[in-house]
Amino acid sequence: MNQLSPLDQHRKAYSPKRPSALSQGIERVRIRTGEATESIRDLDAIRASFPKTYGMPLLSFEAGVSTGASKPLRVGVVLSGGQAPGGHNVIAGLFDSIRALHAESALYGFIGGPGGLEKGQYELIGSEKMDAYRNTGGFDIIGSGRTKLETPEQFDRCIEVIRGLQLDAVVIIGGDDSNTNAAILAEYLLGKGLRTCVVGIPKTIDGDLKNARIPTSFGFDTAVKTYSELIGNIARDARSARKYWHFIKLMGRSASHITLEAGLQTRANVTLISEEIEEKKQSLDKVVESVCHSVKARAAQGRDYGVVLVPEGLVEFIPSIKSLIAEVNDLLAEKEKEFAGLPSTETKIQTLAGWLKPESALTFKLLPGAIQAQLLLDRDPHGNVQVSLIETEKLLSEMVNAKLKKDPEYRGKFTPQHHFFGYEGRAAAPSNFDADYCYSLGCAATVLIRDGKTGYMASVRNLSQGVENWEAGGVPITMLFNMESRHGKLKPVIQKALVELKGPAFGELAKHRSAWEVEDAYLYPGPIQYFGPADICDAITKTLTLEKG
Ligand code: FBP
Repeated sequence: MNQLSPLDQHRKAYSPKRPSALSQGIERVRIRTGEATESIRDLDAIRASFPKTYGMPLLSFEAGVSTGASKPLRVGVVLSGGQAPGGHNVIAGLFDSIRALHAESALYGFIGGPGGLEKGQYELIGSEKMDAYRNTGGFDIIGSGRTKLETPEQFDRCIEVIRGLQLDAVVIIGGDDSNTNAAILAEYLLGKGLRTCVVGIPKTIDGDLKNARIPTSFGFDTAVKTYSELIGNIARDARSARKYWHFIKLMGRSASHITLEAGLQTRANVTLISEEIEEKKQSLDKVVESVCHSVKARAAQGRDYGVVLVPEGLVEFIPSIKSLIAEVNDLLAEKEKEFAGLPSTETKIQTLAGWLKPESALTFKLLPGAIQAQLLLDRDPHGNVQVSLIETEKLLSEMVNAKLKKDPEYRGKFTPQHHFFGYEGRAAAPSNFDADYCYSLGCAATVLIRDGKTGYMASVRNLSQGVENWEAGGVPITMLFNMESRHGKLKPVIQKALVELKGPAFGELAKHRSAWEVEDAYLYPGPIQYFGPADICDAITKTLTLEKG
């Protein structure tokens, strides 16, 4: 463990706020059982895949009288996927609350993500270690990983580890794919007659794991505030120097929530939203045209500078590129060995171009060579293209430049700069919101485990109403499921929550963007504040405010 910075030392003493139902003693929390649930679609197929956990009721927590002495709990915890600020506080909430139930409760951290659970690599988390990580960013307390647990053999190996440690529960802190696997593991364990609970925690900076009962995933708040600070700084630099157009790609491999929130927080000149581009079936050329529109309008006012926000997953939403990627994914899965044996990137590009259907082959041909090569890079373990490796910001600025050069009316000077913000925010020290939210999620998980609830995701909602009024509970994970094609096969998975074009957050952008694309309407949000007035330190995102949390 590194030495603590002065900020970390102060933050170590921060005591996360909790909803009132969770702050009067975990043993006093009473679970109220709500309505039975259905998955969002494909009900029959999901019911058939989850005969034991489908349709379970919603659960909400309220303060009650003590339920009496509890037995010690033995809990394992896994951090899965990309870092998100606040992960350490989920673990702190779990740690404190299982020990509050019984002093001999034990928390085992599986090392390096789901792979640690499969291989039985773990460590018993003690007070000293836990204290060193309270309210800190990153996932380094036990590390994370992207191993996909899906085969019966993998689950059987997990069962051996679970049996060996006599675990009452496994808590999986992850995004949509990891929580999908949590639900599958819960069903599998029940099928094998094991009473070990599996509880999921909604994590991802991308903000795309949410539904009516889960207002946001943790980490989104801190990450997007970090990016907005940087974007604001860049906008101010652009306005001062008056010579660069900044193309800023922002993480969010499918949904554009981060870009939308950053656009609202900084009032960048152009905020591209992938979901809108897909809905309007815009071609790449049309997207380029929309950026040129702002560049030209600003140049006409003597402003040869500006800021364009580009969502990381953009290319997957442009219909022609989306079908190209889907075809490439299937081909790479089908002809994996043959493809891997090809000697060079050049040969791979040529061979693939020959395999593609004519329409996709044409789209592929029109892309710059660097982007063609980036489309062929390894998929992640869930079969997704690694969009963080595709330089969409450069693709766009090159195409904008080419278009402007051909425009006889354009007399401005276009000099682009490129940025990609993702890793800068994923391991930042959690904002007060994420520190409080995560700690509460950890405590909520303990209540579910205490009462033997499996296949649930811990939930805390009503987030726009002040922490004491937050409402904690549990949401059956199958409620978020639908059937989707993965590696060419239909599988039950959690549906990603994309930006809703009829929702209030996008509505706010749509209302103002024609003014923002021409004027210098920038806002400079500045760094996250941890000490000071509550309206700054505890501020929630614009998305949550507009969606009412
Ligand atoms: P999760 O879905 O695991 O939360 O991760 C999301 C993300 O941060 C994306 O925004 C990004 O595309 C991806 O991780 C990058 O992952 P890696 O750490 O493998 O580079």
